[in-house]
Amino acid sequence: MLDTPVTARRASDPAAAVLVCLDFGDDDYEEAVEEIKRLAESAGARRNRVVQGKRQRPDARLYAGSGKVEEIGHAADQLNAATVIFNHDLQPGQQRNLEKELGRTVLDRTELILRIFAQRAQTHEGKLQVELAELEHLSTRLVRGWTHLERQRGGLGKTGGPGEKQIELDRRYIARRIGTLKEKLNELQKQRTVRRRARVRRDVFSVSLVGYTNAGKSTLFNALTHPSAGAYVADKLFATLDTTTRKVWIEGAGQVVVSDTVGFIRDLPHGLVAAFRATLEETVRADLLLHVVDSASSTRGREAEDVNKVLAEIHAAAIPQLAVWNKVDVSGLQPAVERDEYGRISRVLVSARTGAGLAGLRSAIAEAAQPRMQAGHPQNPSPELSL
Ligand SMILES: Nc1nc2c(ncn2[C@@H]2O[C@H](COP(=O)(O)OP(=O)(O)OP(=O)(O)O)[C@@H](O)[C@H]2O)c(=O)[nH]1
Ligand SMILES: [Mg+2]
Repeated sequence: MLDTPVTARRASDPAAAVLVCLDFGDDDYEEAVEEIKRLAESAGARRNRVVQGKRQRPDARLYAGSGKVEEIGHAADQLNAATVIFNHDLQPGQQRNLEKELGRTVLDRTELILRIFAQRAQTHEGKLQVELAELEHLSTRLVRGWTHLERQRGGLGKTGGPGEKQIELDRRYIARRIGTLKEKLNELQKQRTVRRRARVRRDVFSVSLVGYTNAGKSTLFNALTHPSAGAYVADKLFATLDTTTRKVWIEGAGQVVVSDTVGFIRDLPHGLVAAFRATLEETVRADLLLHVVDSASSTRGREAEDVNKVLAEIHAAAIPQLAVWNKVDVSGLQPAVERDEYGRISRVLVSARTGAGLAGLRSAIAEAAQPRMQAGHPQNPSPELSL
């Protein structure tokens, strides 16, 4: 559910939102429109309408032109929408002007994604990471007129006193809280590093599932590990936030540790990548990445590029990758293990839902684990983990 401030001008529907997606001549504009719809629905905006338009460049004051803003206002009235969501990054001033003009909460793309993450965070660490990202985003918005934002969105500290003094107090509160959060996260990361070292000592082959949000990572994780592995699967963006790890026995590879991770998306807010960096770096520091691609998505190429971009940002570009094209039951492709001209596996096609191609995927994992096995680390089978 999108939290709506009580100060919204009239009683409006918190599950309704107007989505604004402007075309600046990008060739993937149509996909961007689809994606903002999915993001908004994932955040709980079940009733929504997209307002589109073409522009050369953003308007300095309102991002969209004044005629377009009027159109957005009409659409919001008709829907009785509590929120207007821009599929763009807004300057603090533009956001403020829009909120004044529209009398509604205006979110930009970063804030929308932050809200989804806030709704999904389950573990202590996940919650700390989301709070850190939110505060870092908020601290960029602390400018004159903060009192307006404060009124609209609910303040953080009950410090009282409007104007500059308030800004200064909030600034200090936020800076202090950011410091505390970073410390806590550091501590948690140290504990994880200790656990990881123990794992490395035991020479367990580790595999991490990475990929664009909704590609089917969690479904594949459950199918590969155990039907009751319990990773949350949903037709929502960012269904998974927290990493789930499970040990399995794979014929020919021995004991393997498999991790399911958060999905990536284009233009993932920078603060979020920063906040999740430690966890992401940790989980992708695997021996092998299964890069899960939705083979039925019309934008799968672009999505894979975006995933590789984030992987490069978190220093994971050099980790061996196995491309796993999932959802062949919808895309109509045949389950297979494909090889390049040197005989190396280039791509595995599977359906996590029907199980087609999973035997091939297991043998591909075993093949990737071979160099390590030959280095003299044979593993003992453990029957209860047998697949
Ligand atoms: N038809 C079909 N649907 C699939 C397959 N694999 C996953 N799905 C569906 O795709 C949707 C997303 O699946 P998830 O496993 O949650 O995807 P994810 O990559 O973990 O998504 P995030 O956690 O949001 O990053 C769900 O509705 C799944 O049921 C498949 O092989 N075939
Ligand atoms: Mg998932």
